Amino acid sequence: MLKLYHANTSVCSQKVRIALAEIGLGYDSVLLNLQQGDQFAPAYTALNPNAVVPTLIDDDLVLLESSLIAEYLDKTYNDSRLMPDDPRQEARVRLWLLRCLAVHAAINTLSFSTFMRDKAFETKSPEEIEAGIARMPDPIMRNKRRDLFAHGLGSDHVEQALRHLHRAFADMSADIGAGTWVSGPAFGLADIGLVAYVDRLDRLGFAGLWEDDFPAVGTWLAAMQARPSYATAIEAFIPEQQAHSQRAGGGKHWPALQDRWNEIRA
Ligand SMILES: N[C@@H](CCC(=O)N[C@@H](CS)C(=O)NCC(=O)O)C(=O)O
Repeated sequence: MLKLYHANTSVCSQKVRIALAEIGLGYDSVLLNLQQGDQFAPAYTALNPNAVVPTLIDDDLVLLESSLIAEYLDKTYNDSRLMPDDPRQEARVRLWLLRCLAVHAAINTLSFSTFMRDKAFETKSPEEIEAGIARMPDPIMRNKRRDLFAHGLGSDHVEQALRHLHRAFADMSADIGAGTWVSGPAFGLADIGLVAYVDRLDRLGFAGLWEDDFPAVGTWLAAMQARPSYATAIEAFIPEQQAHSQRAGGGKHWPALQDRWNEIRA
């Protein structure tokens, strides 16, 4: 039996749950509370030294990195049906899986410079916030988190994130073309890789990032949200009240974010 260490609203966990649902695989679930610091427990970091979710266990194999886990599941349990046969299209899908790292960094930036920052300030003392950051094993991530908490949307990381997203949305639109999916003519791993990130922006009330310039991204997101896997792998893990507070909490930052976005678009 597969065993998944994951968290309710973590985008990378959502990605793996979508892959599991699309392939039709069951799993033993171990839910971690990231706000309480479950990811730093020694028993967990022995599996995942990065102290992040997800981690998938398949028998004696420990798998890290959400995009690679999705690809492994497709190859091992699904005859690679979510990967195009054509090597050229496969190369494009693999590039998206690699780009997910940068897309994830951008979503992390926009989450922790807005909604997550406000939430941390509301619920924790400065000492508690710093103690949480100090436990992160990666010094670059620690510095980034401190900078986002100090400067919010004024952080330099925000410009980097927006520039990356602008290019990603343009390339997604080109790959969708006249079709429906980023992966090619058929739904596949690039779509699974990207949905949780774009959905997070949507949930934060940031759909203005694509509505005017990249409407194909909005149409693609709606198609992804209509799939049964979205309901079981994403929606079912986000209580209504949390969804509401995410949208309200993110939405109030939209005017300031839009100003920064307009500088990038210009
Ligand atoms: N590249 C990794 C990123 C994993 C990651 O950063 N996960 C986040 C949640 S989406 C996490 O566990 N964060 C823990 C923390 O911020 O302390 C992957 O795709 O699996």
